[in-house]
Amino acid sequence: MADEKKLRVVVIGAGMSGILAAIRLRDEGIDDVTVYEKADRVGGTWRENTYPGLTCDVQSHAYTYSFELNPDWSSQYPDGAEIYGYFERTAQKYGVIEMIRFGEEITKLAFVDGRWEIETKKGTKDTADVVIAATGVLHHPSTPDIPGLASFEGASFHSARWDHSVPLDGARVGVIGTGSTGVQIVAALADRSAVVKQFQRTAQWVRKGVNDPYTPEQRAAFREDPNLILAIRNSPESEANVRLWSQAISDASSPEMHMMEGYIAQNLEQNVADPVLREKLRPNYRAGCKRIVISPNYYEQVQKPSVEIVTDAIDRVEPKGVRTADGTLHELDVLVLATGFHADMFLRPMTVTGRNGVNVEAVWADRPIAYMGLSIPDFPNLFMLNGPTAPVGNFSLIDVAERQMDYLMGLIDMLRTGKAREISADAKAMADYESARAEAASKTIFASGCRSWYLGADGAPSIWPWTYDHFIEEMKTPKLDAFDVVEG
Ligand code: N01
Repeated sequence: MADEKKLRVVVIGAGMSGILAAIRLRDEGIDDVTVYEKADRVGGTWRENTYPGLTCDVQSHAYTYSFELNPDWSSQYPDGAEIYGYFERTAQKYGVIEMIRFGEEITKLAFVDGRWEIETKKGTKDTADVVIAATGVLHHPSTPDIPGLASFEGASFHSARWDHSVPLDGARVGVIGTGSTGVQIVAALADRSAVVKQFQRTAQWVRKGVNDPYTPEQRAAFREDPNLILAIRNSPESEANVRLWSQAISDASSPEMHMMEGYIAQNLEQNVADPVLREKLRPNYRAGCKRIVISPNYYEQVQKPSVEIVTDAIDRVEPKGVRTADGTLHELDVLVLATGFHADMFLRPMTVTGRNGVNVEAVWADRPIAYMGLSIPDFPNLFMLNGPTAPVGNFSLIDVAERQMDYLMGLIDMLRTGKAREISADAKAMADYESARAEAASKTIFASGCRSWYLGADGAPSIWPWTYDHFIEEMKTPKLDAFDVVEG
């Protein structure tokens, strides 16, 4: 169209949502797009995490772009390398690789005279009409502040910085942490390492996920007829599960939540035979409060002779191993820190300055906020995928990002067609959203009394508190009165 403005868009990050953004923008005819990626490969979390046992806790056919179904998934929960391969192949197939500037970490964004000025660590300067931050949710490792950690003589690393030169077979391995990561690592090492000691500060609710491989015949059938894949993605059973789960977590007192808790608890009762071990593994908070861990075999694996669940608190790390509060020295060759991530980063550590020089750190002093998880008042034409308060609780982040991208295309189209020059969340809409969100969050299962990465520094849940249906409804089309629109 002749009177369309030719927009230049910068996408930050070439992980799952950055690849998606680049593909969607180009599909919509926006071809002046650059993706800045600080690493030398695509893949985000799937590039950074390579630990043994890595898989996704969302089933493969649901953790797949809607426009790039994958008949070749080897199983319901394939390993991380296979998932990484899917993203790399998709980025290549859709020409995203050519749009990426690798090895370029953006350090500064400033909104000046209606455009975003961009600077990278290497000193590259660029400008854009629109910036889409696809910087990931769990990307910055959190390393525990345990006395003596640096004195350990063996190998020690965070789970997202795995050192593959370190031998594990026959080794004595300590794993600090019992989140999804620690559980996957311990389950994988139980058959390989001589000793696996898992240091458990808090027990986890673990749901059994059946990981059936797809047979060659099934994969051939998927290739032949993609409707078979759609039938898995959109089966009434899977939709009912998402609906039930999201209704349950949004209301901690609901019958749905009590039903889900009963169902999840069965795994522990039915699959851990030793009553002493069962009590060690029994959480003292409600299921769903932390993100549920999904594993096909964790309980089976921790009952193997190589594995010990250590529940005494860690006192310190010494050159030879971990000393617990009861005085025991747990001698180790390898110490893995499966201690999670800083979940409040989003645009951080970039310096981001919006309209009138307002710094995002001033806006985010209490907690990161964004209207619908994607726009901040006075930061025009800067949008986030899977940003603060997006629904990240046990749902497919691909589905979340695709719906957000649909929504954003509605806003970006206004910029392209000249209906608007600057769009950002309206300050009142932001405040109303945040107060309704906080009120709803106080009723969720996340607020029922536990420590988790869903909570902000003030201890209140900082994620989407409503149902997934509500999110789907909101993402259908932007409500323009919630935006501060500067006309073109
Ligand atoms: O991290 P976590 P994660 N001393 O924050 C413990 C996603 N994920 O990497 O519970 C002792 O859940 C901490 O103890 P506590 C998934 O969304 C996805 O495991 O706070 N322990 C906890 O046990 C998941 O929810 C997949 O008491 C310390 C653990 O470390 C999210 O990533 C695969 C400690 C941290 O658990 C994060 O999972 C894996 C200390 N000082 C993960 N500090 C996929 O599907 C922390 N801990 C791709």
